[in-house]
Amino acid sequence: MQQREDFLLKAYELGIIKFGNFTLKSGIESPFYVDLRPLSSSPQLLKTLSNNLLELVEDAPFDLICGVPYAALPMGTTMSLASGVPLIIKRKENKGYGTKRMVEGVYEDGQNCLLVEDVITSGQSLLETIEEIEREGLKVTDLVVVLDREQGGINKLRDKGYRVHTLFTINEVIDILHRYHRLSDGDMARIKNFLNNPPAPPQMKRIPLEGKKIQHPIGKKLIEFALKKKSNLIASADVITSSELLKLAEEVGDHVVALKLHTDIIKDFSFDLIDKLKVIAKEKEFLLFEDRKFADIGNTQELQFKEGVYKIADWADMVTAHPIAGEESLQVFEHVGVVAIVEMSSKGTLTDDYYITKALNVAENSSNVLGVVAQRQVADELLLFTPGVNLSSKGDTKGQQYNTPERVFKAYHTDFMIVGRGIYQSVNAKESAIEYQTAGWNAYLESLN
Ligand code: 5BU
Repeated sequence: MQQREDFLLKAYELGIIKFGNFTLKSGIESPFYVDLRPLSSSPQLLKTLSNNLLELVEDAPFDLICGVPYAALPMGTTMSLASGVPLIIKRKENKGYGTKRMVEGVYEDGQNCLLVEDVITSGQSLLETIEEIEREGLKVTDLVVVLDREQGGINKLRDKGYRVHTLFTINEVIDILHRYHRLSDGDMARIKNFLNNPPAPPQMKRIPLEGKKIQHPIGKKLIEFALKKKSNLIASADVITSSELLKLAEEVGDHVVALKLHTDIIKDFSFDLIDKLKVIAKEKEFLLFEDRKFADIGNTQELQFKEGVYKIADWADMVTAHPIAGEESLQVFEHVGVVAIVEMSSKGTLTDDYYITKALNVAENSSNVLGVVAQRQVADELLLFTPGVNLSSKGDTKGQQYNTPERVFKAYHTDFMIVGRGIYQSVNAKESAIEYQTAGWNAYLESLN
């Protein structure tokens, strides 16, 4: 007992737990904050901790040790050194090249892996980690955790049949620190109250269109149209003749904020078509959005944008571009709003979490970019566009995956949904456009509450 208390007091000096007001990842305001990473700064404490953890799992069967990144990585390593049990490393993200493994190291199917974690809260992220380890053919029966925040995580894992061994509970930590005068009576009462009556995480509020701080003039225009027409619908006009395109524009024009085009699929493309589209767009108040998906170095993109057959720069209000070539490559798109593609809707897309994070960074730093295409919620400073929306289909035979308008507005907080075949392949495009417009706008309004 004394040894554990000793360890805790020394660890406290390193700053593993702080008291005050902290906003947690979930949005909850917490009176304390736990971060076990500073433990690595004291090799002696790390050793003591690892020995304590090994004692806890003395009777557990395991052939491998895996520390969950990042805080538990050094703990797992130290336990491996002390026990002679080999370590494996679980990646946080797939590195996207070379071997595609999520787990690195030498291991065989069916081996039992002990998971080491610093803190358990709801247990959700540990469950996800277990799933990933099991997917590699390994078995998990036991987990060892330094601190249980006592928020249901242990039970969640036990219900699924996993044994969880914990060194401290948060209540024990608070009691010990109080007993040794590291914590005042008042602070202790405040923390105990928080632990006994944990607040619910605040719902992530979505910012209404009129509250969005969008600098780009085209972004402002889109928002203006949306509010005026009560529509967050963009129709994707993937038809292949000028006459079909013009007919569609006439039919859906009143109900959309933009018409998305793939001009390179139009058999009889001409600038006369563009002139006519511009007249309809002006009259019906929508923007022309060329879904060109530029993905080259800046110089080539500039030529593709300004020259060639389509002279996109002369008429498009908005274009799509992949941020894959980096920030500077996007600077060539002057006088249009760029929608950066950070995540695709199709099955097996290579836009994994790692790519998305980096692509969002590029998008946020580019002044030409007014928004992004993604299948998830993104930062409020960007407008979010979501394709892959259909009311009656779950996908096609070529990898497209569909969501409902309800889902993209409520779960992703998207600002604009993009609908192609759901509208242009329907018997009555105008009626379908109205149906999508209404479903989308209602879902958007409901998502504000
Ligand atoms: P659909 O008929 O609703 O499946 O058409 C969707 C349109 O959106 C089509 O023009 C695609 O090129 C476009 N799209 C997409 O579906 N998914 C993506 O991730 C991106 C664009 Br980016």
